[in-house]
Amino acid sequence: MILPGNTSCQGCPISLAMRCLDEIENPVLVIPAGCSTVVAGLHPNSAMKIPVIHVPFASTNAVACGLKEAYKRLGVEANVIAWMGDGAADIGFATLSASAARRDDIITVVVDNEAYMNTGTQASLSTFWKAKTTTSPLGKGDEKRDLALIMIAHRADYVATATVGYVEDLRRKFRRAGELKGFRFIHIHCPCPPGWRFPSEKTIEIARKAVASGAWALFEYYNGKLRFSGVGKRYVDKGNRISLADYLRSQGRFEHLSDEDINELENAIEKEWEIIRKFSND
Ligand SMILES: Cc1ncc(C[n+]2csc(CCOP(=O)(O)OP(=O)(O)O)c2C)c(N)n1
Ligand code: SF4
Ligand SMILES: [Mg+2]
Repeated sequence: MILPGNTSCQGCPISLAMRCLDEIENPVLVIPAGCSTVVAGLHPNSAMKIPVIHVPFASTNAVACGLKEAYKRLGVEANVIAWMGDGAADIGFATLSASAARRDDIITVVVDNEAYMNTGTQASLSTFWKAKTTTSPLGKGDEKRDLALIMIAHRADYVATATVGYVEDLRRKFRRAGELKGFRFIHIHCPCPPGWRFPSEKTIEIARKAVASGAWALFEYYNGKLRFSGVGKRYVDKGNRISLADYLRSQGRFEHLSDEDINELENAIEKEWEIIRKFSND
């Protein structure tokens, strides 16, 4: 799906996630501005072996919806994918929400590197609480928004969280989304070496620490049921988790945190788990 020698940074989680797109039959990508645009390549070149349309932020899901309708009328099989960053999910939120409410027959993928990376690491609504970014130099003041739960509240047909740390699980979720119909949403945790300030060979390690510390939950929601998935099942039980400090201390964006800050973050994560557990059927 994606050629080697593309313009992503070393250790880029987005190019890794894009490599998994071969699990989906006849994919067509709709991409707003962001690192994904850069990875896909600059006209007249392209790193992608599949059709891509580049769109303004706020139109992403509307363009994807229109494209899918056009393919249907032409009798062409296509899995149209609105592929965006977390910042694009902020700026295009009204369009995304309307698309989910209409149950557009498309897949939406959010590659969440917890900031507006392509323009220099500005905080988004998905930025982790207390993380340093260029617009939150003392640490972000509010908690990360939970997009997956918001999509479940829209009664989406399929919602999954995934991570580049567990590619087989991510591939399985792409496959399942590609086989289903209706509004499908996949939220992928994407640790970014330059933006989060860790060495580029540690992307997978950091991604796995996020899951093991409970900072990123892995689940799937379909047929009205939420189930924990893959290795994520193990970390529903707090007793199996590594310390949150282990995850946070391996990243420069958290270098300023005190032990008290980490305690506060731990409590916030526990509250988030309580909410997810209430949705769960496991
Ligand atoms: C309407 C509009 N506003 C601002 C920009 C500038 N811009 C380009 S990429 C980007 C950041 C996107 O962040 P995100 O969606 O999280 O993707 P990432 O780069 O992190 O993968 C911004 C603000 C733009 N291209 N268009
Ligand atoms: S800034 Fe991060 S997400 Fe963007 S291309 Fe580089 S590694 Fe990938
Ligand atoms: Mg981003």
